[in-house]
Amino acid sequence: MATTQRADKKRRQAGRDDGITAAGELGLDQETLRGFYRQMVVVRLFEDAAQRSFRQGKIGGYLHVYSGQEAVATGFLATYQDGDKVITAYRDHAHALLLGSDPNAVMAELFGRGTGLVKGKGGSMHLFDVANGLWGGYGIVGGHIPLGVGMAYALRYQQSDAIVQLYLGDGAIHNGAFHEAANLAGLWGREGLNPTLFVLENNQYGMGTSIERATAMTDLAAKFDSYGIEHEKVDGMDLEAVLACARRAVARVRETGRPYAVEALTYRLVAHGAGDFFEKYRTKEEVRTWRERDPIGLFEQKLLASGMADERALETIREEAKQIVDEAIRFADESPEPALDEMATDVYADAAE
Ligand SMILES: Cc1ncc(C[n+]2csc(CCOP(=O)(O)OP(=O)(O)O)c2C)c(N)n1
Ligand SMILES: [Mg+2]
Repeated sequence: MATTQRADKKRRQAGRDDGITAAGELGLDQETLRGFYRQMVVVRLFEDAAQRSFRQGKIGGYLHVYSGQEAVATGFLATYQDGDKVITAYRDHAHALLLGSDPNAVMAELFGRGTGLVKGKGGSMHLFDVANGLWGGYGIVGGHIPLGVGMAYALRYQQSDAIVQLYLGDGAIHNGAFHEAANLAGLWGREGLNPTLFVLENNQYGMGTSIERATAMTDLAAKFDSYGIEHEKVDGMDLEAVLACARRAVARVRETGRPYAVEALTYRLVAHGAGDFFEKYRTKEEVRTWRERDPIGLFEQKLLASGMADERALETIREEAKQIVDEAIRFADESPEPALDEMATDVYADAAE
């Protein structure tokens, strides 16, 4: 497993620092492109398995999967460099896996086991893996946004050239925490002290509330104007478009120390949470239409059309991904519950520290 993660990391890093490139002209080699396909398929199969396990009663608490949005995190995290920090809300499994967290440990965390990424004490919404750049995993909508902006300030204060990738949903942007934090990001950014890349994952719903029912001003990227933060939109279902946009945006934030926002237009192809069975707020027809733009299906078509992979190569990758996920389920199933004497460990700060 460690070997495949290292290979993934190398592949992710292979695509960076090449300057400004448009979608379709990324100049990525076959191995890199297939690597991205593999990452997206691992995430999708992982989420399918997690949702099944939740519905079998093996996962407690709550669980939100990322299916449909894979191209967004895959594209943006391809630009990750050591030292960067990534912070997101509760739909966080993909971010952890793409940053290189061990799938076994992530699944065990969802199962609440002692071998989990945070020893079974966080669960699905609170993944944390500092060694790989993931600073959480937060369940309070919008609550992580001030933390991310503060981390970006700290990075420049420490004279680092690292950046923060801060993921937020279309629902979170109406939260007061967003507006206060964005105001400070814009202000500090004037001095080059806020390298925050806001990645607004617009999947068009906050639970069962569509954007139109949540705000009178539905151009979400434009909300960043109020705080002097420049922005653009990208097709979040098209991995190559996301990659091209991510490279530009990340390079800009890293160089200037100023915040920047990208609104990725995407769609959640599954229920809001694994415990939700009825989707009264949207039509089956709407979901069917979006399925035709499934980011994995679109990327498959591109790989086949460009000759970068044939059906057999894709099938092999899918089979490998299935093995990784099967192994994660087996590992989580067989892992022990957290030990009782671990209950207070890492929960309270040591007053002496
Ligand atoms: C402060 C707060 N209010 C309400 C909730 C309940 N809640 C959970 S998810 C959610 C919707 C958030 O939507 P969005 O930011 O678009 O994220 P998505 O689920 O689409 O990824 C809400 C309102 C919460 N967790 N925290
Ligand atoms: Mg949303």
